[in-house]
Order: sequence, then C-alpha cells, then structure tokens
Amino acid sequence: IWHSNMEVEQSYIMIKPDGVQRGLVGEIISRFEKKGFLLKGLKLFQCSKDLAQEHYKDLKDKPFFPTLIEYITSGPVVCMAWEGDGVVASARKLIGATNPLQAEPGTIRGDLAVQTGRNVVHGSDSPDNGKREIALWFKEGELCQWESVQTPWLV
Ligand code: FUP
Repeated sequence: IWHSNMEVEQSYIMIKPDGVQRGLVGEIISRFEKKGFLLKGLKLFQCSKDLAQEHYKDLKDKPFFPTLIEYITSGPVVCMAWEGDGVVASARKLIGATNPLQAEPGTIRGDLAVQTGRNVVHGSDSPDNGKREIALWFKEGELCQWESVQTPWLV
C-alpha cells in the first residue's frame, strides 16, 4: 500500500504537566506504541503562555480558560506526533472521556486520573486539528520520517 506522507493522518498527543510529574510518561507512551501507531515526533518541553493560549484558543471564552493555561504551563509537557490511519479517533478512545470519572476503565484517563482539570493527556479532536497542533508545537526538522519494521504487521 502506497500513500504520500501528506495524506497520512497524524494526531498531536501531549502528556500534561501532572502526567510528567506523577511519573506516568512511560506508561502513557507505551499505550500508543503497543496499539501500533508510529511515533514521528517526541520532546519534553516547557511551553509559554502564548503557545498554550494559541493551542486552546477555541476555549478562550470558557470560565476555566485561565486555570487551564496555568495548569498547562505549570511544568514541562511531553509533546508527541503519532501517525497512522484513524489515529485521531483511536487516540481519543485510548485517552477516554474529558472527565476522568466518566472515562472507561482501560482508557488512560479512566485508569490514571480523577479530575477534569488534571486529566494527564491531550489528544487532537480532528485530523485538521492534528495538523494544526503538530505545526504549532513542533518546529521544522523536529519530526522524523521513518517507517517501523513492524508496519507490515500492523496495516
Ligand atoms: P479534551 O478534548 O478531552 O481534552 O477536552 P476539551 O477540549 O473539551 O477540553 C480541553 C481541556 O480543558 C481539558 F482537557 C481539561 C479542560 N477543561 C476543564 O478544565 N474544565 C471543563 O469543564 C472542560 C475542560
């Protein structure tokens, strides 16, 4: 199966400061690895208020927006670009509902989190937002073009 890289779906997945500080980085990354998506970008990163505000711009009128920005900028986050057919919707299933108390057991939030405002991980909500967020959080040259040797088993 051939497809140009531009057409392959990508999701921006981010381990939020609570996930980093609680030592959940390996646990969270491994769920996406085991599922079989392809890791194209990865970094530990302290983000600015401006970047956090741009990332969450659709929520800027919500009452929780200032708290959300404070939370996301409170410490380093792990930025990831994951690739694969259907990765955006699948990652959201792996992540679980926004409110961790409503997230199913077996999902990241269902297993590892309690509060909406401390829900350990972000995942893009559409392929277009995946593109937008990856462009926002990664500079040119930070993403790697590679193919996993597992790929023939997984597609
Ligand atoms: P999600 O796509 O699951 O990350 O959820 P949203 O885009 O709706 O919300 C983004 C973030 O805003 C959530 F991860 C946590 C925060 N939030 C609150 O703090 N309170 C709310 O009532 C809703 C969202």
